[in-house]
Amino acid sequence: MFELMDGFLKNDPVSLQKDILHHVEYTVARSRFSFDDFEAYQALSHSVRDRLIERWHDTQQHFKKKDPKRLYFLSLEFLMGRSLSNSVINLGIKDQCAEALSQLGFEYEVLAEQEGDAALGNGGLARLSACQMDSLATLDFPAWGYGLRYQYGLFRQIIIDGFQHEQPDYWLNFGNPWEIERVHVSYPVKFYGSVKEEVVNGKKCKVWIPGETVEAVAYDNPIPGYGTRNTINLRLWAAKPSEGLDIESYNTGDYINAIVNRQKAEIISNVLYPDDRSYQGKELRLKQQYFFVSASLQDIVRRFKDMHNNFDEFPDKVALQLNDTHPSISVVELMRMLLDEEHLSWKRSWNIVCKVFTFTTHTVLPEALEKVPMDLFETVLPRHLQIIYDINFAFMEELKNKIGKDYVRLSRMSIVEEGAVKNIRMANLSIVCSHTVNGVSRAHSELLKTRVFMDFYELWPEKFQYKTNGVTQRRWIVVSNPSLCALISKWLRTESWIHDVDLLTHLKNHASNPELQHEWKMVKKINKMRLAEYIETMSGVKVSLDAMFDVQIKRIHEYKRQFLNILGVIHRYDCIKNMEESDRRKVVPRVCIIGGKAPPGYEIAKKIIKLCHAVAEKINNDTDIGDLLKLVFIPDYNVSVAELVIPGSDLSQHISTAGHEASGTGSMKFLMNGCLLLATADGSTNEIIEEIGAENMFIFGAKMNEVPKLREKESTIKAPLQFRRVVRMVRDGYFGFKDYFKSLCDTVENGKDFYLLGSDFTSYLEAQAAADRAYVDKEKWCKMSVLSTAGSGRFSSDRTIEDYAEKTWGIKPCKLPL
Ligand code: 26Y
Repeated sequence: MFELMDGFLKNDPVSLQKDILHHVEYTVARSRFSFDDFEAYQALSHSVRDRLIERWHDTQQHFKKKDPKRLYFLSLEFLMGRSLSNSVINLGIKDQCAEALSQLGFEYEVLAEQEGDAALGNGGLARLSACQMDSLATLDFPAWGYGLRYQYGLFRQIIIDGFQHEQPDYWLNFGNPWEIERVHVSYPVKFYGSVKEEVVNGKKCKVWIPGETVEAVAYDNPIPGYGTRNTINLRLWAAKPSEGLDIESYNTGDYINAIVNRQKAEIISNVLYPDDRSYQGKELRLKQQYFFVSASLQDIVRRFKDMHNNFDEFPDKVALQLNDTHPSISVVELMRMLLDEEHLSWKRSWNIVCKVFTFTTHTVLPEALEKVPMDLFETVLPRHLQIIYDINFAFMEELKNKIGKDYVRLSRMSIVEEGAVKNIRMANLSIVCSHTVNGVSRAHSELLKTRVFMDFYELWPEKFQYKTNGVTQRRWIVVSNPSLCALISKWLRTESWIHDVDLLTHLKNHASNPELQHEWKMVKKINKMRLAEYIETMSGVKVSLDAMFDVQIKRIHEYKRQFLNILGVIHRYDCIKNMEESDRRKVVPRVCIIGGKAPPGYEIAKKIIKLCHAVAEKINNDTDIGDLLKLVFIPDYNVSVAELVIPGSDLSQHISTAGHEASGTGSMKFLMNGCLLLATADGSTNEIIEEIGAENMFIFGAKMNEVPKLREKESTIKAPLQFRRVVRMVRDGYFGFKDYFKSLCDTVENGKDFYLLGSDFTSYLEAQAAADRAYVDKEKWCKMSVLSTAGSGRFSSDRTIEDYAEKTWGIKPCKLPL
């Protein structure tokens, strides 16, 4: 059937073409003489998948033979985006695929666009997981990811009359060629019921009699590394009804209802929770968390037991990474498995648990830390609640021995929060049971030590680490910006930077070279053209390529201050309107681009989206302004939209109130693509400043240590006149919807400006003016742009993952021989 080379599928265009035609006929079931772009995409994907599977098998066999310590990355969210474009790059077969297709009359780029995004996550945390999977594979680490196979990913955003509406993302509608359903890899997951005490082998044991069982079925997604044959696995679980018969319902003759009830099991993996305020304490959320954790741990323990019979070796073979608190019930589940199923003593079990877990937190706000009401826990997971009590009791005793009877501090640190409603604090549980805890930038980690987890830091300073996030240059340069990729390789005379990203620093030597600058500007222009076309298709607005493309794309949130951006645009509009003709000629034309989803239950965030549309309507239709200023909102922002927008941007904004963005990773993607940053000294930006120098960025606003004082003074200090003026324009209905925008304006006036838009406004405008001045000097701007890319190496997820591997997980590469 397929032509084999040394036991492997061949990658030359002729062999690829044969494979594609084979899949057209036998997988897609279309005639090889007549198939369309989508069918060609399917057949191409299956041909690529075959190659992934070969490597996947070899890698898994190799891991099994070598039996190294493995990392299991537990995350409830993965934002993988498209797989085809990434796979052909990592396999090194893009050109061959393109040639094979062109002879069949298809264009590779067109087919790649056929694929929808796998959007099984909300934002930064979820895309970080995806970048880290790419680095784990590329660096040959023996790692697996575990998550949930949601049927509905993150909602699709549609805009009607400027308002956000949410639509379900039924991403599996057209099939998913990248996953492999493992019907034989399934585990029962139990819920509800009660706990009894029994005597087993003369020992008293707790026995959980569950009330409901749901089956978890594995779907494997191969993740190829770049420049290696190593291909790791992302195993996602789907809920299916359990095989066990509900005899009673069947006997009572209620056959139809019995089936309908069984089918309800599938609800568990139906839908991703949006990062919202309304999710707290929801039963389905807890069930999702436990479902995914229980199936993953059964799988991990089974794999361990295949090779080992002494659980004391477990920490030498297994590292379990908690991606935020979302999977933290796994510490309790592992305890339960060791105690109740493996019948290990408490001491031995606890010793094992404490050596395997590591915990990364992605938030700054104490109120964003997950809590689960205790009575909900008791209903859904009664045995787990008992274990949590036991863990907490032991912890409190240990703590009392160390700090005495400081009850205020004891109650702050307790895993159980007392009060009218008792809660389980998932973060405290994770810290107590993990051997390392880390934040996602240096500044964030300092905040954890001095504020959020101060008590724990005092107790266990050795547990705390910091790991600055990173993003993968494979996806964010090679896949999304092929022209820049070619340019970099040409000037560095090597492609090695794709896996050794520190080499990018050599670009500095050429930053002022006119020849490089000419090519650099051409690349930017091509990418701006692509973006301009997209903007026109999506919003009908025609934009000038001479204008500076100024972009803010990320989830909409008050602390990220898109409102500040829009108020800045209004100010710019107002200034231009009031200018003499002679001054207008000096204005640097701008296209301001905003994109992002508001959490469905977050009213103010939704109003910010509407305001953006209302202001855009006014400005874009003002013929007096023309190309001097445009404002566009890009709907349904997701990974593949980011791949298009980032390379085409000149300037990008990361303007959160200092002390609120744990890290931020969007900035790193822009940096890699030579876009200049206009940013506050928040999260990872502090480290970007160190790397490329404040002189190559536009930094503004209050510093982290100034924010608390400014907040105290906020109610007594008047905001600057310019700020009051633009807010007044919104308030007075200059952009319409006067009543609707009232509550939005209230968030920044009358002493309630919590995110300090008013006090940062003047320095924001100064930074914007500095960006305008720099843009006029094309050589200077281009040099800053080259230096941004040159300094981006430190923000590769390869660096982050190497650091985790060495200092947190204790794992080593396990490379498949070529
Ligand atoms: C549903 C709920 C529990 C929930 C779901 C998702 C809560 C939070 C989240 C996501 C949080 C998140 O994305 N945090 C971001 O993580 C990035 C990666 O570390 C950081 O760069 C970014 O600053 C942080 O906001």
